[in-house]
Amino acid sequence: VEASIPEPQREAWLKNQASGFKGKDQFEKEVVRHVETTLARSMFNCDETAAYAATSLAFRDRLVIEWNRTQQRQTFADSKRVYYLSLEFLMGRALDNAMLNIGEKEVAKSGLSELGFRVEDIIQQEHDAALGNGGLGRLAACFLDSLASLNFPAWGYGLRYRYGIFKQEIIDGYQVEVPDYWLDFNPWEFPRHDVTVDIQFYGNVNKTTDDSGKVTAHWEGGETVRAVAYDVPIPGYATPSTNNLRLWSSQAASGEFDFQKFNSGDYESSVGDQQRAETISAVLYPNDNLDRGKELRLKQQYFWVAASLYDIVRRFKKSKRPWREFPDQVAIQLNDTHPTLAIVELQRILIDLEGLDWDDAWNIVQQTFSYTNHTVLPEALEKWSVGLVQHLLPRHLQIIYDINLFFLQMVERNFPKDREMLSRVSIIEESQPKMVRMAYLAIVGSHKVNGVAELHSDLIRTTIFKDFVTIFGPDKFVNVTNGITPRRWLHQANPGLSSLIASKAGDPEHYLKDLTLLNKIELSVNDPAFRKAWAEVKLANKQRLADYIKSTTGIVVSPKALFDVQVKRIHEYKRQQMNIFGVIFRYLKLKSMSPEERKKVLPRVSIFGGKAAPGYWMAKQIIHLINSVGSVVNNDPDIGDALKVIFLEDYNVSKAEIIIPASDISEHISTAGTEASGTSNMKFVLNGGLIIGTCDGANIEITREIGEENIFLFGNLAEDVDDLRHKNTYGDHKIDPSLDKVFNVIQSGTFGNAQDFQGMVSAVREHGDFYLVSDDFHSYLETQELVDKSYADQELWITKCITSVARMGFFSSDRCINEYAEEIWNVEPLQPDTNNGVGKGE
Ligand code: RUG
Repeated sequence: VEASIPEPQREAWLKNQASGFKGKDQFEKEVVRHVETTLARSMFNCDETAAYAATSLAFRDRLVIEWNRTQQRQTFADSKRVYYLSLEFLMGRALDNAMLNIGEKEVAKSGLSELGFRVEDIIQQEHDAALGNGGLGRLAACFLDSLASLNFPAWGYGLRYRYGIFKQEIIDGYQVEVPDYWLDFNPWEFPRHDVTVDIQFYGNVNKTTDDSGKVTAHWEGGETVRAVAYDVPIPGYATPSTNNLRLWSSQAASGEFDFQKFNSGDYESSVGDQQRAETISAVLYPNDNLDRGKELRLKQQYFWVAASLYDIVRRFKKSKRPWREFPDQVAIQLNDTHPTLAIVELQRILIDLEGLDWDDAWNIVQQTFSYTNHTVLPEALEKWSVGLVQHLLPRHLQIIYDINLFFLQMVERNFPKDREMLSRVSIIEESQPKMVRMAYLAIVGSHKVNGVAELHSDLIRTTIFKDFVTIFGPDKFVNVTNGITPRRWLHQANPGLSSLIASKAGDPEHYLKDLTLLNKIELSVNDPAFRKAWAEVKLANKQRLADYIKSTTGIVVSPKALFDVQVKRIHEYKRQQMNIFGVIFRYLKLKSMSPEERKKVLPRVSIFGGKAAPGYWMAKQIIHLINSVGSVVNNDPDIGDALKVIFLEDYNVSKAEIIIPASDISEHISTAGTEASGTSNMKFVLNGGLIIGTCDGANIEITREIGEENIFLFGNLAEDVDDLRHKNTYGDHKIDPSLDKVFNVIQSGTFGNAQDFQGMVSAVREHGDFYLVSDDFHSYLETQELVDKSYADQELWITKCITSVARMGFFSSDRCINEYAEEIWNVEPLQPDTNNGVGKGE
């Protein structure tokens, strides 16, 4: 490519290469240039919004240059790439992350200060990119950070929702959903109007036979929608490698709108096609761990995977390699079952469009894909009705049936004695209506399947996917315990702690890339100066949160109190209801004390945050109860500072960055066996907070790493859950006496209309207590008492915190990505200094 450009022109290009700012003076110059030219403002009307815009544009210019070079380098090297397909990327803010990853935050700080701004205020101007619900989407974002930081050639593919997860407002104690229109000003995306793919829906299939007798299927007719690419640069930390996140936006394939209809006066329907097409990428479905089976959701899934695969295949075809080399060049990770149609789509491309034999094509497909399972909850395991798939994607349904037929034939051959196995493992569930089981399709079409924490991976091997382990052998099923990026979740969120750690573990550029270096701080666990500084950092973080609580709720909390935090999606299995029942129990206990006794009690602030899916009635009741308890407790003059209950509205990534570093104890208290991994548990411990939790998900591995003396575990074990549920439904279900007391108080109307909370109470008392709240309540309360006692001994508490942080190195998403690369993708990093960046881009 380089050789094809004539020498003089090449020289002119190279001489004028863009470089972006270097140093403070150039940074300021770039900011002022963007204010004056890009934004058409001046020093007289540059407010913080404009300063944010100009700063972002200056940083974006820097990013783009490395981004182009990285893409050129990757094209030139022509090595294997990873494609991470995720319907959710919960990115949060980009500017602070770009400053830190590029290593220019100090430059920005002093430059902005000279121009009259505080960098912290400018960062706050950015709207979160909230294209996800919770842990699954945030994991995808952490993975992108690690992939770039470790120099892996990797692209993310997702949807560019016009509305991300809704904004939550709390009005009179109830959740109210408000649309999140985040695209007003988004300097971090690049529309690629030249990169489009037309995606087909509906229609019918015709088959033709050629002279040799070969049958080819043709998918014809139907409706076409255009996918337009929007690219987002993903900077690696302390490396020039900058990867690409490609998000697809939908628009009408026929252009703006129907002129014929418009001209004939049919104004309304003239824009109908356009609006219908745009609807596909309009909103993120707000469900976490819940499958709803809506047609638009299936449309979103196909639209996104078809556009992404077209793109991946187009890139591969440029290399002119034979098809059998496709899996040597391409690894596609399916983040949950949402992109499973990609398996069918690739098979379709290979057999219908490229003319490969079924078996050759299927081999390629299986070697290319791998699938991550994130849940064992039955309500979250995706199924689509056969009728809906037939209607929307007629050719895909035929291919699914063929995949199933060949698979079941193989099962029958290998397990002739187990006839029932066929119906158990069939991709088609013979129910009314018939359903396509997406997880089974994902397993059959992939070469590896992974769970996200050890317990979870064991559970999927022994329960929901047991038969598949028998069929394919145990090696197909692996565990990759989740991780988090220490760049955002330590260095960015908690700069005070990060620099204190750096004073012992070496400079951030080292320890943030090899998080096991954290173990060096354990040597200083008894160093008085280090311990003092540690306590000061925590207090400052708590003060920062206390200020935030005051400014958003008006409630004053003391940073000296124990901060007890539970922030995550509201879900019965995560058991925020158990937490608030525990808070009520504490309140009753305080009320029964004399004022003198109460003064001796360690004050506690119970902090909650999280969104409920709009249609999840019970989760909304939980939010309402928390707020109702808060308004009683916080206004009770007997209680004062001894207990405060706070619900922080609209929990999101940027709020997590303020809340997590301020926690003393955080709650990860799901019913054992229900939380696949959890990742906020890792974030809290990494930020010097302890956790109270059940033996579930990654809590177990956290315990193994940090030592059981440093974590507050309680409750029944996963292996006992089935028996307990059986006993609760069919046997003698005795409610824990303390919980009974709490229920009686709720029902007496102390926290408002008892009827409002009846569902939560009767779920435990009358409906079998599926989440085992009563079974675990006693042990929960006892363990909370232990927390109080331990916190009272501050010296021991600080020792626990320092020791825990020192031992958290395992939970870096870098470790996690290296495991995927080695065990699943078979892909190598591409070091940025391996060539001079010659190539054509993309
Ligand atoms: O609920 C799980 C979390 O336990 C896990 O940490 C996270 C990332 O692996 O994924 C969450 N998840 C699972 N979100 N949606 C699902 C099911 O679709």
